[in-house]
Amino acid sequence: MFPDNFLWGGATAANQIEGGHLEGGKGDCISDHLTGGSKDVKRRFTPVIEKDAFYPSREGVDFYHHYKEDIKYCGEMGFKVFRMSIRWARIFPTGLEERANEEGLKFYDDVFDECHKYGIQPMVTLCHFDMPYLLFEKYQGFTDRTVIDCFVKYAKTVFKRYRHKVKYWLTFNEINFGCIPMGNLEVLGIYHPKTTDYTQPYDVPAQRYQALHHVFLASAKAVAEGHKINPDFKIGCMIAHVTLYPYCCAPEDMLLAQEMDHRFNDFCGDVQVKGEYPYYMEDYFRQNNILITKEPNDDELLKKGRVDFYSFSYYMSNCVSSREHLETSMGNLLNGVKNPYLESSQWGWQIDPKGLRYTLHKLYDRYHIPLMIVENGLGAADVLEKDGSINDTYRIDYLKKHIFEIGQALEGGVDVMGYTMWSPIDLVSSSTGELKKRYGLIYVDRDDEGHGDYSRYKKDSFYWYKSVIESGGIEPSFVP
Ligand code: BGP
Repeated sequence: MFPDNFLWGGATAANQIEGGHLEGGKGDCISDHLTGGSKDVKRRFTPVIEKDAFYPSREGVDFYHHYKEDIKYCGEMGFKVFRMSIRWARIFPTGLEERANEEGLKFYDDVFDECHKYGIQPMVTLCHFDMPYLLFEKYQGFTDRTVIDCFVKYAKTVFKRYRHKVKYWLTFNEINFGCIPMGNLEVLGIYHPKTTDYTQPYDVPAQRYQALHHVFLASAKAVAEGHKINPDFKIGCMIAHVTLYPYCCAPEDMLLAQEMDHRFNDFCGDVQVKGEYPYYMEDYFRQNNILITKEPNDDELLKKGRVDFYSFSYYMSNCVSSREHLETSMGNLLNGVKNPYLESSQWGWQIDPKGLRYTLHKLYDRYHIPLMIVENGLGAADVLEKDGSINDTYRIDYLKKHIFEIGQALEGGVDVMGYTMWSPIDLVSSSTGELKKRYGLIYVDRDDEGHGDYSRYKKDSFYWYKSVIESGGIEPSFVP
């Protein structure tokens, strides 16, 4: 059921694993200014670094010094692909330099060489919530068109440098995060002076959608340039797909679910796959007095920069209801109404493997291009036993059920090119900034109080995933 060339693997992001802050000529990034938090304590964005605060992105899980060991483990599991991101500020420390930082380029050369040693293809996200700090400070990120050129300069530099080492690229991680206020900072590089709580930022929708337009252009230009540099490149979009169900069969709920689906899940993919703004957003902009300023050839650029494949993250589904006072559920981006038929993770994310099959069909029907699930996994508070084992059967159960549904979608005729679970290795959580919320198949000895020496331990899920890959998706006890 899974084709022989299926891209099995795992996904990471530099700001969550790398560390090596300011080493090798790296500049300051937006994520380096986010404090640690937890399920109950919100992360904060502090333009001025506070002496007593902890900034987890500066340390990650020290992949910068452990990459050989980590990639070796991925090789041992039989990975065909390793998704990672390049830190823009390692290549252009402020984003404004004319010449790239050779030490930064060399670091990724070494990482990619290490991947190829084990027959692993790197899949590289150009920007995973990680803009150079100066571009935010000087321009409010993509609010200013100047930043499009900064991004394209960076993209061309890495495309040229790694044209023989990297075939698969993604432009912006979870670009549709820019459709909601929370995405102001991480996707667009906007932090309004009136914001007091980073998780509920002061939001100017007209500015946000204008900046998102500039991100679309940056992505499209990068795709077009990439294809010139190497016509064999496969460059994809990356959407956070939070699958939405109407809470009940009331027509009002159906309409609301459709409207929210369009605005959050569909809009960015439509632009990046089809190369034009969809009709329903034109209407939304009209009704909300949002006027996107376009330069004469913007529309043509969007057409020229269409992506080769559609990738997305899938962790959960949510319900939407036109009625108030219903119990809510948590999510990485969107909170929704609780679905009585689903269980939730320790962090309140609703677990819905069948929703993944539904989503794959929906997306293939919409786009008719290859799909790839580039994030899917379970954050849990794992326990390292005295004998060094980690018995994460709950993670195996989560992954197994989702992989089963991918198999079902493949059988149903959907073109799925690969699956990179989140994440081969424990890393800093993006929403809560903590290490306690572990996703890895490999445990990292480090906690949120700074204890631990970054030693790596294989979890039970490590051996299980290895057997899944070895058996081409049908490991022996594979009954969900
Ligand atoms: C996605 C991000 C990832 C990752 C994941 C899990 O939204 O692309 O960077 O972190 O969610 O979320 P979290 O780390 O908040 O649990």
